[in-house]
Amino acid sequence: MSRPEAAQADERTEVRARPLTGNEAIARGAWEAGVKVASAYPGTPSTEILESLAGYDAAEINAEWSTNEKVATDVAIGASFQGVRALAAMKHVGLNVAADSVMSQTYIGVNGGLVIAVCDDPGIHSSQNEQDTRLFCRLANIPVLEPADAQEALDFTRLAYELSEEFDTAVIVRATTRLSHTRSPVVIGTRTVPEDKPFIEDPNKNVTLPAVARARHPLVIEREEKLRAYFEQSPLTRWDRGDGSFGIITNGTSYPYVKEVAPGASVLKLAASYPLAEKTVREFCDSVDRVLVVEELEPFIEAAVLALGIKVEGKAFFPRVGEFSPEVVRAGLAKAGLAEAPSATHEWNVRPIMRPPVLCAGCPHTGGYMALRALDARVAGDIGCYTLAAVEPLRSIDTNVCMGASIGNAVGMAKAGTETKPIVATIGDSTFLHSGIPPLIDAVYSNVDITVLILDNKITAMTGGQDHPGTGRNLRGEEAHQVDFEQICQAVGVKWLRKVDSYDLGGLYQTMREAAQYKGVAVVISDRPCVLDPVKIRGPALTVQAAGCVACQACMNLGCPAITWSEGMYDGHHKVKIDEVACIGCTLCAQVCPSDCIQPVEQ
Ligand SMILES: Cc1ncc(C[n+]2csc(CCOP(=O)(O)OP(=O)(O)O)c2C)c(N)n1
Repeated sequence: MSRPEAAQADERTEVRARPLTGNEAIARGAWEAGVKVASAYPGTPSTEILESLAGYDAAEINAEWSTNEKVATDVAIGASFQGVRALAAMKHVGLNVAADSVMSQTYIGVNGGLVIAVCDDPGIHSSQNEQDTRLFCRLANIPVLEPADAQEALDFTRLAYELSEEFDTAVIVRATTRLSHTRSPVVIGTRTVPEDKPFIEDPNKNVTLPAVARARHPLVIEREEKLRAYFEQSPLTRWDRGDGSFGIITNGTSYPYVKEVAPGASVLKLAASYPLAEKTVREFCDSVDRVLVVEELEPFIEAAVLALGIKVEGKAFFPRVGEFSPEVVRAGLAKAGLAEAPSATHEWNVRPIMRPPVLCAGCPHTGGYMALRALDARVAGDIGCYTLAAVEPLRSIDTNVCMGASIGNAVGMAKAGTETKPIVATIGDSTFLHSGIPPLIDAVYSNVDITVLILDNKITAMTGGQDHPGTGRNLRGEEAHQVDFEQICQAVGVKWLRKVDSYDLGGLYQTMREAAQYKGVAVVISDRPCVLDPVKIRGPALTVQAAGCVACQACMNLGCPAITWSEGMYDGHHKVKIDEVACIGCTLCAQVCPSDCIQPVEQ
């Protein structure tokens, strides 16, 4: 939501519906609940929650990127300690990073209401796994609210603050990609800010010493039972009475699919998979002849209901992987003999042609990976746009685990002592600040022979171009302190350090070669802004002089989407052609062209 829109919303007197995405609705719900501090690290599909909050008045809400999800959570916990309502937002794997804080905070409880918005990614549209956050909620004994649409995203988030303060717990609001990014009409409300509470001066609550934690663990279990009782009564738990022959227990975005495919069925829609409203579930199951659970990812509700000794079916018919859709639900119900099998001509049988993702034309990461290819290095990759260098034609990354893993992985590769190739870790600027610094300290401390290539494109490109402490700007686009990567490296003890222009292929190769020969930790920083950054560097576009092109394809190895074959023939051959609109003039292709036939377009 833009700033003027947010302002307009404050002035409204009558109830109005407006189209919001799930993420905008979560942000709106937090704002309406009077949240004063919000922090996050970007990650698809959660990123827009904080971006949306930046559209509200800075005097009302302090919304800021944190360096990673643990820091974001700690910031929110700190605000809660101080008695104000706080929000932390992240994608599902971000919760792994925040886990240490969350697992201890759950024993402490809250002062100001604390909500953690976590967006799961069933189907792995843009993630490294599709873990189910509900399992984490169970592990942490934190209630999870699972909205099915944008209206519920707003309402549940708002309510989550009431629950948080009433039951002395953080609350997780769990969205999924489909909800986070789908727009639907939402009736919005106004902002109500509860009175700030004084800090609770109680070490027996706030300080997780063993004796304190021991005393508080039983309270966490009691809290679970109180919350369960709440969900038994809650109007959020929705029972659509229908045909008694079978019933469906479902949650979140599976609910609209179930309603579309089986409109007459009895449906129990749980607002919270955890804690499970056991009595209600029992009553529902007694009211129908057969019960199916329709839930994306893990058989979480199914296992909990089976543990009650109630016969239910679920994953025998519905996949445990991937994103659901009405078609998936229809296919599952058909398998269970409860719906017509989808016809062969049904839409879901239409498969789009696969189009592999590629780095942008002029992407500053390309040169570094060309150099690594030439070096024939063993490369531990990391997460960012540059992970695309794992596929042809750049194909120069050998491993990729999760954010910040590259440097630690390279340390382990070196320690294994079996590698004959130079060992290199590649990591983006945002990822380096997120979780790359401790492993760099580890590398220097362990004195291993590795090279770390920091790909500084001065933005968090992968998730849409968010600022971070290396960009010198904050979430609202204002100036902020800019960390210096060279100083950080020097401070942790790196002795061999070079900065190279990402568009200087020869320089990159030479530098990487020297770095690989260095005994100890060498750091190379490749330096150019992302081409999609507003301050992108754009030179004149390049063009191929067809007469000189020998069609050797050296330029094509860059994988640049601006480079194609000519439609027409020259001297009986197709020649290379550069799309002058897509080209940003990085000159990498001109640098690799052996016949010198790629030249800037005459202005
Ligand atoms: C724990 C975790 N948080 C967030 C993400 C989402 N994410 C993937 S890569 C990335 C950062 C990319 O920025 P950078 O390292 O600078 O590389 P760039 O995309 O700019 O090349 C983010 C935020 C994630 N995959 N895992």
